[in-house]
Amino acid sequence: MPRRGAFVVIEGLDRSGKSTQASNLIQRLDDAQIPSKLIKFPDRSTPIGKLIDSYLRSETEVDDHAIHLLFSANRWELASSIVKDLEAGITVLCDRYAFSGIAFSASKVAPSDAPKPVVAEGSSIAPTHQTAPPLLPYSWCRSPDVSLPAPDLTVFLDILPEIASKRAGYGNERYENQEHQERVRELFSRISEEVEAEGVGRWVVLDGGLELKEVEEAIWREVREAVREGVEGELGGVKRLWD
Ligand code: FDM
Ligand code: MG
Repeated sequence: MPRRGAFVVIEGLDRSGKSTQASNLIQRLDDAQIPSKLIKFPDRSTPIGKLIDSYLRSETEVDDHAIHLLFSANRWELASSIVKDLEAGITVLCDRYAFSGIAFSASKVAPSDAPKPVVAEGSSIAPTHQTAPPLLPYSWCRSPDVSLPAPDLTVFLDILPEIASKRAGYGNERYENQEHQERVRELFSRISEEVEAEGVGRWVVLDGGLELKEVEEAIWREVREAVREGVEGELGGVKRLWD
């Protein structure tokens, strides 16, 4: 059985603590002398990434379909180097991946010009954003990432959008608003069910609202196990989404 590095993805809403945890984790892997590499999507350094960056800062408008494909293309740019690294025994840690791609796009709804209905507190009437139809079909959002390297482990840092919105730096970029993030969170939950049903690696939900150190320890336990499985050949060859 092939020995290789583990492919670990960290996912979550904006301000769920992903980037902080990813850099702490890479430090721990370093300290444990486990060869590892940190990557992040979107990778804003490539020509495609620069366009995405400009879109996210609302400096450029791009059709919703086109930007979705660009986010995916931005992953495809790195796909073969990810596989090469894994096969060379390097653990690849990835801050956001295809699951963000699906969740953030499939949660888009047409902007409504209509004034919001007044809903009394405690009312069971659903707010407008839950009934607005999606702009992009879920299955369409999933397709450009088919055949990308599949993670062995996805750690989802779960946080309530309301709590995330109070964290520093929130609200600077496109998508960083509570209504969209609520829908993104629902989509992530649907994706996690599919990941589990289709056996696309392991999906672990951790409470991103806990103390930083607590979250770090929990992530470390999961990652150490994935690394061990890779070293001992239990992971098999690199799988593909959504084989
Ligand atoms: N995002 C990220 C997408 O919409 N699609 C994708 O494929 C990826 C990887 O980009 F709001 C969104 C998620 C987030 C924004 O991400 C920028 P960072 O992690 O905040 O840089
Ligand atoms: Mg962000």
